[in-house]
Amino acid sequence: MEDRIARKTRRTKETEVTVILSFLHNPTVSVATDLPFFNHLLTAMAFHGHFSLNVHAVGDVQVDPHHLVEDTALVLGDVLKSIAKKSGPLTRFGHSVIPMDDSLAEVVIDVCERPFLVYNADFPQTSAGDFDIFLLREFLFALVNRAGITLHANIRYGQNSHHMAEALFKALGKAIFTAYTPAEHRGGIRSTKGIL
Ligand SMILES: [Mn+2]
Repeated sequence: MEDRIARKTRRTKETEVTVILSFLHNPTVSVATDLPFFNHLLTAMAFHGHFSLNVHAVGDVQVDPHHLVEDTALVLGDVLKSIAKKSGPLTRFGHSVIPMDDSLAEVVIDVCERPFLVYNADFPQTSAGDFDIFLLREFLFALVNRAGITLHANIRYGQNSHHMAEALFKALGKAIFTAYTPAEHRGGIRSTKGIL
């Protein structure tokens, strides 16, 4: 089952990020970054996605939390790419629509080695707590590029940016879980081209 787990550490002068992700049984989630609301989102993602996630990320958040959020996404993307490379054929597509009170978020994923992000989110408040809500686009953009996935994220509506972001990350977790589940019919690559 080594093909269902991956880990990576990335160190720069700005941040140090370690991510361990596994789709093995009995998921456990442990997320520790310098940004409490970011911890909240990543925890919701993995918990509702039903996969194990260990994230340790520290950095120069006093300069701008941008570095830490983006770098965590880069490493998360690398880890997902590593699992996709090691695994046999995956389900490939995953989608989820999740409500949270006033908010509804949709995430659709294609694990296809064609990085592409479509992101529609019109947040009524520019922050959740002291977390800059516009960093979520940077997170998704970095994730998509490193994981090599197409990801469409549509927050259809909402009146509270915290709820909208949280619904987004729950949907992201569930979409990831489905897309990275080994294909039921392991008859080959999930493409009519025969190659991804
Ligand atoms: Mn919350």
